Amino acid sequence: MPAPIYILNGPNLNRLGRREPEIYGHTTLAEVEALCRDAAGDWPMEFRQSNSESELIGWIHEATDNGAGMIINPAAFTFYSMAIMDALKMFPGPLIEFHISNIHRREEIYHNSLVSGVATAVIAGLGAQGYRVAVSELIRLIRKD
Ligand code: CA2
Repeated sequence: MPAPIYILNGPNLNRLGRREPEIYGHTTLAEVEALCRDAAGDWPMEFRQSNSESELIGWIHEATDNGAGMIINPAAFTFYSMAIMDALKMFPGPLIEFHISNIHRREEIYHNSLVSGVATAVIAGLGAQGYRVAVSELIRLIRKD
């Protein structure tokens, strides 16, 4: 059994599909999890969401010890959490920073990601279906390692 991939989601993403559908679409987080599981096939996966920075950091540490790769949508923490950036720096495998919306088309406050500089790759603007792309590309990167 290969080591699991971790898919971590930050604050407010538990409200997905219920607010601002013009930006984030109508897909709920439960539906995102289902499409990620579909894209991962038999590959083991930990799919989690938290509104707490501390909990996310704990999960990044867990993934650093146990995970083969990681996709993280840090939501608002993307732009100001040096603690999450520092934790991600320690992650040894492929790391994809993921955003549903294209953060670069949005207001200036969404332009400066602290995470991009420590990620293997960045995906933004493909909508919730983009998680599918992230999962299959993450598994391809792991197989290449
Ligand atoms: O586009 C993304 O995935 C974001 O990471 C979402 C974050 C935002 O701070 C990032 O700039 C881009 C915000 C997530 C807020 O969650 C919502 C959930 C449901 C409806 C509206 C917002």
